[in-house]
Amino acid sequence: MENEFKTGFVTIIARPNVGKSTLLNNLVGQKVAITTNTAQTTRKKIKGIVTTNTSQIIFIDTPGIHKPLNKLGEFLSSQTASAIKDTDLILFLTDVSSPCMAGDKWIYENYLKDTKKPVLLVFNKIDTVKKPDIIEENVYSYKQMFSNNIQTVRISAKTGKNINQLLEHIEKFLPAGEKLYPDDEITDQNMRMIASEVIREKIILNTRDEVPHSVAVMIDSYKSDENIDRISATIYVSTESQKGIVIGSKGSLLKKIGMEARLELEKIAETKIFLELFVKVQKNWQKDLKAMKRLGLEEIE
Ligand SMILES: Nc1nc2c(ncn2[C@@H]2O[C@H](COP(=O)(O)OP(=O)(O)OP(=O)(O)O)[C@@H](O)[C@H]2O)c(=O)[nH]1
Ligand SMILES: [Mg+2]
Repeated sequence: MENEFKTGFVTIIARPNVGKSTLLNNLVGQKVAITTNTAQTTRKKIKGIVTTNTSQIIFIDTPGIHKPLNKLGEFLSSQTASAIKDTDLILFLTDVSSPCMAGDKWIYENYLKDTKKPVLLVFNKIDTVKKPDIIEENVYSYKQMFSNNIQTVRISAKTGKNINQLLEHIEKFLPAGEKLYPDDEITDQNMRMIASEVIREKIILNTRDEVPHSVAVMIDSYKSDENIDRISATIYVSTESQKGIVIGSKGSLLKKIGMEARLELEKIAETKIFLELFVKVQKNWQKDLKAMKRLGLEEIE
């Protein structure tokens, strides 16, 4: 007898920087979520849709979880909580290069311990650990948290190792059902959203300390002509000095950020891009709900 087609939602949760967005991009085979080495890169839930002959899986990438410290932190947590609510499976992603940490325990206590949803424990970054003993020790420390009562998969989101195995494993948890999206639809992000995120990624990659966490990007206009997309965007920072940093000496850093974003967006949009960037100060926006709303950081359900 033929197996039934499976359809379901899988929410990826983890500490910051474990590789959730890298995994999402690898699963859908294209960049839909930005990734950097700075914690708390992802701010809003992002869907990645994987359709195979046997299933359609809708993955939800979430902001890295940690204790909220300000309004922005509370918003990030709310994104995770709402993503878990309607999911068929929680994919708890961990970094196999270190043992179970306080941050993982916090996630367990707050999101996993009492959930009725099935949880799959996935160990990422296996490409970074060469010693099998270390892997086994670290795996053990996580499994203990679940009293050994948990299914596990080991992957590398970066190299793609065991990604197919992961998909097969996930299918077992999903209900039978019809497709919800056309085969070629891979995300809920449109070019406008992707443009704003790619610009933010290039800022994060080119700055440090407080700056990556103090930046929000708004697309003021996005016009597609026959041979070119014309994008105008404003970068919001929370202090005057950050504005100076992002612009750089004689505008050099802003120019670099703009060029890097444009080159990447041209690949994604498969067209020429004209990109115009402005920088403005919105004082302490991360503590101000109204300002966050204006910057697109609000829950719309
Ligand atoms: N070597 C290696 N690096 C990885 C792997 N997965 C992710 N990374 C790197 O880890 C860093 C964080 O990746 P992200 O995908 O941005 O992590 P995230 O969990 O989405 O982070 P937040 O959105 O900040 O919570 C990036 O520098 C990735 O290139 C992996 O399997 N192997
Ligand atoms: Mg992310």
